[in-house]
Amino acid sequence: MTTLENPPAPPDFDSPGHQAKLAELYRDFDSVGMTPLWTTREGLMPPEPQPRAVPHLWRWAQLYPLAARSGALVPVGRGGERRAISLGNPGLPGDPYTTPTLWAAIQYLNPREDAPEHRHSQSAFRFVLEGEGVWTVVDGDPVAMRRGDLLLTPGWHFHGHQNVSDTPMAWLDGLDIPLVAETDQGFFEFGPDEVRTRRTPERSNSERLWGGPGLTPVAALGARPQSPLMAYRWVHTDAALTAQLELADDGVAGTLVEPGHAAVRFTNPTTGGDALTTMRTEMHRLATGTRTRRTRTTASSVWQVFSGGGTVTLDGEARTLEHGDVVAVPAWTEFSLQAGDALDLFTFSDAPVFEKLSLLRTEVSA
Ligand code: 1HN
Repeated sequence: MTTLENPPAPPDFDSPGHQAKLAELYRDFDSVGMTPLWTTREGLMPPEPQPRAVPHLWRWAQLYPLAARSGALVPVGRGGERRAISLGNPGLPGDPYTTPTLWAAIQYLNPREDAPEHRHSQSAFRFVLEGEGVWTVVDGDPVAMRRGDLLLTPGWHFHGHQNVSDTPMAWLDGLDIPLVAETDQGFFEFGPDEVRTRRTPERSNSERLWGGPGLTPVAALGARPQSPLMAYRWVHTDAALTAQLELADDGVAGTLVEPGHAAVRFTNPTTGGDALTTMRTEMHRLATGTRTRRTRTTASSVWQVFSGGGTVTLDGEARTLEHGDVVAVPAWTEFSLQAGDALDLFTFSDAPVFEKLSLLRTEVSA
């Protein structure tokens, strides 16, 4: 009889009989879909994030000509919906994902070409590196797209694009497609085949209603999760960044992220929070020669050089940056920037998601 004074002899773990029974147990686990934690814990719970996505840089000088070739060869229409070509992370083979949560793409519209209306739960934005002539029609409101502008299409808003000009136009699309796909949150609906208005106003209705600094329409008070302002214009972004650097030069404290580094976040005027619920969007300006601190964060991000040039260093590896280049920064990758001449960059990340879940961690070193 087993008693406290008389415990059973421990099994002989190394005996052939024991090993055979163990192998049988693992086979039987497997046949009903059971996985023991003791063989998987290290991969499931590493001491710190170990992204499969890798740091990666795409050259605009390669992206743009390839997008233009698809403009000559591939029509835009119902079904495919968009001539958008995503930038897939080499660490995530088989998926057109830039990071595990973010989708970045180059979209290209020929002169006089339309992309039909649809809506989806995925949120989207367009950032315009160069060019103009396209209006994106968001729930019937035509929004001009021009150099340096950020245009929003929050989730479940109908949107179509039309190029009313005689020149092609290409831009950067950002969407939360991987996040929505991998968590089974996606819905999609076609809209009218023809974009519902041909109007090309200078300012969209959303800008007329929400585009006054600090002015909220009393008829529309109250927090909304997504920004009701669909366009953030370069003239305002540029002026804000210029003012931050000038004020710092004048000795005003608290205007810069760090010496020589100005930045603005595109925010929802009804909350002061991020303009979109799933993606943070910002514009950064580094004064000539500025080197940023090295940071790493559990948010993954994508950066596009808007103007100027310099260097990005990702986990110790430096790469030069030129006009239009796109950089993927996976979670927990050590990241810093150095401006050659002045450097302006647009960036988006999944930070709002992980901030809301109290998972976001950021470390800043020297
Ligand atoms: C979409 O609606 C756009 O509206 C771009 O420009 C890319 C990729 C997948 C699904 C929908 C756009 C997209 C997309």
